[in-house]
Amino acid sequence: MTVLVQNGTILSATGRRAGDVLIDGESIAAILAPGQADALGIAPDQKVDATDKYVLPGGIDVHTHMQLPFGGTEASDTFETGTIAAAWGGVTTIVDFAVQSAGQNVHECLAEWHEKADGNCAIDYGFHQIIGGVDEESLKAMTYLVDNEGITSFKLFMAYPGVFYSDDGQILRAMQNASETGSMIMMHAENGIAIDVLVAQALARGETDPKHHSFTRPAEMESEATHRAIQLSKIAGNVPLYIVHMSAAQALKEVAAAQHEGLNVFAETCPQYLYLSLEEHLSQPGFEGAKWVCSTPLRSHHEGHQRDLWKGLRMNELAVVSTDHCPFCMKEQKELGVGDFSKIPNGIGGVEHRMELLYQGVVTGELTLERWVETCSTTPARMFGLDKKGVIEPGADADILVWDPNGHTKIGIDDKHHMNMDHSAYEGFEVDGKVDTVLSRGTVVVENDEFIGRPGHGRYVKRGLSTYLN
Ligand code: DUC
Ligand code: ZN
Ligand code: ZN
Repeated sequence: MTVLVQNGTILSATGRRAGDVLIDGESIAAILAPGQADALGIAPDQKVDATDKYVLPGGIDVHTHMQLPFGGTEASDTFETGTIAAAWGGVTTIVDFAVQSAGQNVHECLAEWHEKADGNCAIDYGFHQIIGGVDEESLKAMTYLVDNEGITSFKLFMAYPGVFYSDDGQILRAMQNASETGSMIMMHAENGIAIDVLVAQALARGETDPKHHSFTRPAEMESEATHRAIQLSKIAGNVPLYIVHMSAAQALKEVAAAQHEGLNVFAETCPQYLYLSLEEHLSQPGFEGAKWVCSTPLRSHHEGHQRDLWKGLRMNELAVVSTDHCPFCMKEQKELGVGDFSKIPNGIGGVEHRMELLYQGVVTGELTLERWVETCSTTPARMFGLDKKGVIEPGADADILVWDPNGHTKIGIDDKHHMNMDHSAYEGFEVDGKVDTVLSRGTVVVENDEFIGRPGHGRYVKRGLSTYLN
């Protein structure tokens, strides 16, 4: 089966050009100059018209939590609903987190994640492994996963004592292991021990509303933990360290300083930290703010975090935009925290909206088109060893997003929302541009405002080591 995506402007992380993309089976066969296909007598089985549209590598979201058990409930998107929503949003690969908690066997936990995802995903997927209990057995398993399972990145938590938390000694040991295998440590950088003290004190004062989630997780808790993680990574032989879901300007400064020192320190942010705030969202009256309880938290608009995060994206201090997609419905899920903000399951759903929200950054002049492609597709692929993804080049997987810059997207549960959630964190947002057509390994999965893919099309991708450093 051959497909020709024709007459579009092909975008990459480094430029744009008019041309056609020839797909043979699941891979990109050639990039052709306009008119070249006719001149060569190529008669494809299927044509996708991209006139007046951009043709870019499909989005890669390297931070999702489908079906994550958390806070006494489970993230509301299954691998099926979540990957279909991702496809609607122009995403062709996710990397989700398999979870190991203290006392559990890593291999069994990973097998459980494969069982959840296998045969259910509409797009390709990989796994990072959360190590919630660093000990001799899990350290051995880390090495095994790198060598045999295509898992080359491990998330540790400096937050959530008693759940996923690792102390500094455990972090150092895991980092030393990663340093030996060449794998990546991903860090949830918040000082969870100190945060728990602030949470208990707030609740004792009767401060129970959702907004107190942010007040009890101040920016200093993020920047202190980021600093500590960086120092530990240096001691562990300059192991590649990737700070997840960065929301605080002060933490970004720590990353920038480490990068200036030549350390292998990277970071991501998420659309919620670029667009949503403590004042406008988390502080909404009554229990409404629960929709925006996530960690790290939304921060005050007045402190300049959003401005600095956009700047960090331009400067490559932030290399990646992911979503930390972790959806919970208000009904029966977020509601668990009525009267006690600390019991609200942490998470925002956004896997469907990252490409359009970041394209809005292009429209408003925060990013170039190329930087949009780079932060949402090309760098995520390189950072996490997805060797055949994130580029439109001969030999790469034919994961392609055709984007209509003249289109318009309304975000909300009534307008365009396929995530399994009873609300949208971005309700009422209207942005320029629109997902037109999405191809996953050469198969059209979204076109004409219709999902025509199928659960089970998506395959598990064994990842290599990060190539971002090479
Ligand atoms: N943060 C969230 O908001 N949800 C899940 C876990 C996390 O670290
Ligand atoms: Zn986290
Ligand atoms: Zn997360």
